[in-house]
Amino acid sequence: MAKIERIETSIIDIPTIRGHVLSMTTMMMQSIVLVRVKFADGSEGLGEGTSIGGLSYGAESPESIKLAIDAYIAPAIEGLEGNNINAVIDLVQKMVRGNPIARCAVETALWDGLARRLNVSVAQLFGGSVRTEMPVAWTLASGNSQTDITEALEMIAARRHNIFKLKIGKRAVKDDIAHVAAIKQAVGDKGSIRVDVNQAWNVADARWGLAGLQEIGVDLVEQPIRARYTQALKSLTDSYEIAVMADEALQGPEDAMHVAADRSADVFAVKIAQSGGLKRASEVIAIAQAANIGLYAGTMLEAGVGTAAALQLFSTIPTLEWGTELFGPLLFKEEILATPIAYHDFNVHLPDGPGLGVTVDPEKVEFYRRDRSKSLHVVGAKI
Ligand code: MUC
Ligand code: MG
Repeated sequence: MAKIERIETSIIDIPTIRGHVLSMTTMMMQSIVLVRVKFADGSEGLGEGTSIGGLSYGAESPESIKLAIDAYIAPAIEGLEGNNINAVIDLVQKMVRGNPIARCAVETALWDGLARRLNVSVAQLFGGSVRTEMPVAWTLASGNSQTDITEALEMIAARRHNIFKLKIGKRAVKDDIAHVAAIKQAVGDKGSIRVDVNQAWNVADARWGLAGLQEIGVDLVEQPIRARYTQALKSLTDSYEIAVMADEALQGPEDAMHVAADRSADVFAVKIAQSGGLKRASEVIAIAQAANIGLYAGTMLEAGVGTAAALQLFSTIPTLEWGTELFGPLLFKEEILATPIAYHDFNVHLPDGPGLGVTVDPEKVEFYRRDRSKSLHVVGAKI
């Protein structure tokens, strides 16, 4: 027995290594919500709730994630048995509509706690790993073609990444195509080039865009149009050879079922946070597998805890045709894990050990905690 005793949350603001230029915003900082669930038997579990660019990517912000947990999820589940995760998930789903990232953060901590109590990994709770390393993409999003080329060539030379996702959709379509073509030409056959438009194009732009991307030999285009336009996405998927991936359109198994039934996309970017937790993400994966839709492990640019959680789940999936983009910790100036996740030989490596296989460095967490830096700022001791 391990009753859920207390749930603690804190917002951690970590600067990025460079501006990360997306169609909707430029990130100079990532704000994650770190969740610690304390159980009555003295055990603990860690989770992370992270979105991208405040409210510019989706409907949850770091502040709303923290509030949903503190004011609604924690009071609803404190006192419940932590070993019965299915029962807790079911109750949270009834008490808290939407808010998939907040729900994921708490659920992750429950899986971590249960796995630690059993002295197994979270992957083992999902049936066991079929691999310990996964190909990992890097996102080129400096906002400058030449900087992106230099970055890509450095990554290839260091054998860290040879799959590149380019963030486009901010410029005019023809300028974006020229930008992608320059990078594609520089990388040549040394890597895979993919693009993510983050919903920025209208359908007419998307037709021009996909034709141009196809002509220059880009391997995949992610969420070119608004998430809700799944019929238009289907018509793009049907009209071009280039693979089309759904990302923002997938907020869990219900969406996955619609997109799969209509075959609106060739590939699913599966994000544990956007799906509403590891269990729902595993259901999205099952739908993709049943529909013969390709799989790609997506990220909300989580730091180490969220990234480890996704790695645990995706290590159990035999079909991961498009690899992963679970590089979040590498985008930040500082690692908050006690032992960083390993990235080498073009792969990300599954952390070893019980639970998520990771722990945080308490000093780093303390240093980047938003409430701490605010109080320092107030007394003029900005660090
Ligand atoms: C997204 O939309 O896929 C993933 C990688 C990255 O740079 O941003 C994200 C979000
Ligand atoms: Mg995306």
